[in-house]
Amino acid sequence: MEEHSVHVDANAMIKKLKEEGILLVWDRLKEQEPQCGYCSLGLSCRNCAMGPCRIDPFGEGPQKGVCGADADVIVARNLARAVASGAASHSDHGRDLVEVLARVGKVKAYSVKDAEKLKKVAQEYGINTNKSVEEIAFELAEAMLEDFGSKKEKIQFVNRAPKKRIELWEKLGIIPRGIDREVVEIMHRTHMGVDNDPVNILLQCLRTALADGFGGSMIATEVSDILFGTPEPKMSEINLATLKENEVNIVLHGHNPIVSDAIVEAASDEELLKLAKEYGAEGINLAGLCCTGNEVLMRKGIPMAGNHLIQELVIGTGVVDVIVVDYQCIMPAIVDVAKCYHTEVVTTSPKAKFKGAIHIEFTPENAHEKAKEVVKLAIERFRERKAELVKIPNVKPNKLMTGFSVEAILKVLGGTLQPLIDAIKNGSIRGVVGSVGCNNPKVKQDYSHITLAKRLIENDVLVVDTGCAAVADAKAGLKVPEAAELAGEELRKVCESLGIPPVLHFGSCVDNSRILVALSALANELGVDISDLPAAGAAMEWYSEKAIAIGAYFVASGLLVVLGVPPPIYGSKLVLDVLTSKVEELTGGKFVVEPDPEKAAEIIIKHIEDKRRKLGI
Ligand code: SF4
Ligand code: WCC
Ligand code: FE2
Repeated sequence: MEEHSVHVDANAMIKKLKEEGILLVWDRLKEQEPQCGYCSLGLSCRNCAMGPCRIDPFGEGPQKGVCGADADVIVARNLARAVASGAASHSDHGRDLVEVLARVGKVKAYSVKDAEKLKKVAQEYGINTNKSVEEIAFELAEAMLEDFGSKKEKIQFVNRAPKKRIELWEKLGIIPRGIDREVVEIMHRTHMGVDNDPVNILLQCLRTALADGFGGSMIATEVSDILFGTPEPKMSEINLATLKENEVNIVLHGHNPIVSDAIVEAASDEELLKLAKEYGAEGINLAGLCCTGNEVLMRKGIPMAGNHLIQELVIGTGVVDVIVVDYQCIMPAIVDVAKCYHTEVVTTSPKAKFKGAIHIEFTPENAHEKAKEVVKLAIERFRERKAELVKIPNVKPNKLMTGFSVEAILKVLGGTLQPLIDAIKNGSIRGVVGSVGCNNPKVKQDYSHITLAKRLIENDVLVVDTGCAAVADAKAGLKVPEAAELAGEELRKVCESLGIPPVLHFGSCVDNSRILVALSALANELGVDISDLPAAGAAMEWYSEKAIAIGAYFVASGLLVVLGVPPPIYGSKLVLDVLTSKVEELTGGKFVVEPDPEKAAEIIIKHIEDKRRKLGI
């Protein structure tokens, strides 16, 4: 059988779980195959009770739904609903953070860790910062909540984009007005008998995606930095061997740093440590998964167990005492896997309960106590481990350097972007690529992320990565300063002189907003638009609706975006043509679908060289 992952630790665990008779994501994928062809092409619609309807892709059967909607309308509407869901997920996560920001000073568990950033962002919102930190935090939270509403003409952070870009969005009528508003408008427009012009629907997709990138996601990033500290470069470790056999292990899974931060604090509580030792553990160990892992890795250097497709496997080590989750990308399957071990799955958000899990609800007010409760539960579960099921893969944890916020990069560069601009201009850095997104069981785990990153750095292209792509690259050893050796000669020199890796960890998926901020700043310094930059994006192993929203705001911002997994748009020639070609005339960006990472690298490098030529550099 072909191995499902490129990693030794993952394959060892898959083998172990298979032997124990546990069904995994790859088995369930197999059971689903062949997957529905209509759905894969985007040609099925169940938006109303006259349906469900399907359009025959071969032109022999029905070409219209019961209401008369054709393939183009159905495909565009389905894509739009995915963008709405993705934008809503990032943004509702952002809103939860804003609600904590509003309570600073009133709750024990949270405070402002980066007052300088608080003031800077408050000033952007036109708030007078001549007052207490708590007052500024409250006013900023109120102002940000207005970005979610429908009374504004433009979300505040849109102003961070280059002037030319904003003018272009105005001309196209896609300036996002309110985060919730754009999502609601998609749900409205895709109801039967509303927007039946596929191009008009696609434009609303771009607007909603921008409400995510320059709205909900950017708010999530900035407020997380304010509350938990703006990341700075630091070393940490990654892979399944970050779990410790002799310690209580708590795995932090999900997205929002609100819960995970409180647990990190509780895990160093003296009394709890004492209790753990009484129960025979040497300590309390934390390890992250997916984006919540990225959040605590970036800011606190908490080790990372793995990315999306590791979530079932991590439990299979038999040493995870509690896996605590909030929301997003948490497979319901982990509850089933946990039942085969002593592991408890703890849910924390009223928005995300799982059948079979223990629910310990966190609020900003009770986070302190609840976090201790979770840690205590883990200590108690430690005693219930089944020795015969314990097996941590026999590998060493990989090292990585993390913590590259835009602020940290500026510091590394000595306070200005000029050294980076000089390096791009003289060609020692040919361009910059954001590698983002998930794992998908349809792709050999991490293969495409890692192959793409390697080819790009070999060709002197600096890679910045987020989310599960970032975890993939780190596991492959691309995020240590010594990885400069794997880069082309010119990029290697730049990395060595700065002491940084050629692949920079920008954070979680909402932190793709950091890429928007960095590219906007670069474009502004150069006096050009984002679409003029030798830059691109890639989501080689994406699975999530959130990744579609990210891809769409990158394209709206003027970037070429390579998708390694085909999106469900092939049922409409028109939609496919707009997104992979015509949109370039509008925004300067476009999607390319290319599952082969070697070819994806070639496409991106050619794109970067074209942009350089046009810039005359
Ligand atoms: Fe069918 Fe139209 Fe209803 Fe969709 S909206 S299910 S195409 S009748
Ligand atoms: Ni973000 Fe994709 Fe990972 Fe989930 S955690 S799997 S959206 S990249
Ligand atoms: Fe179907």
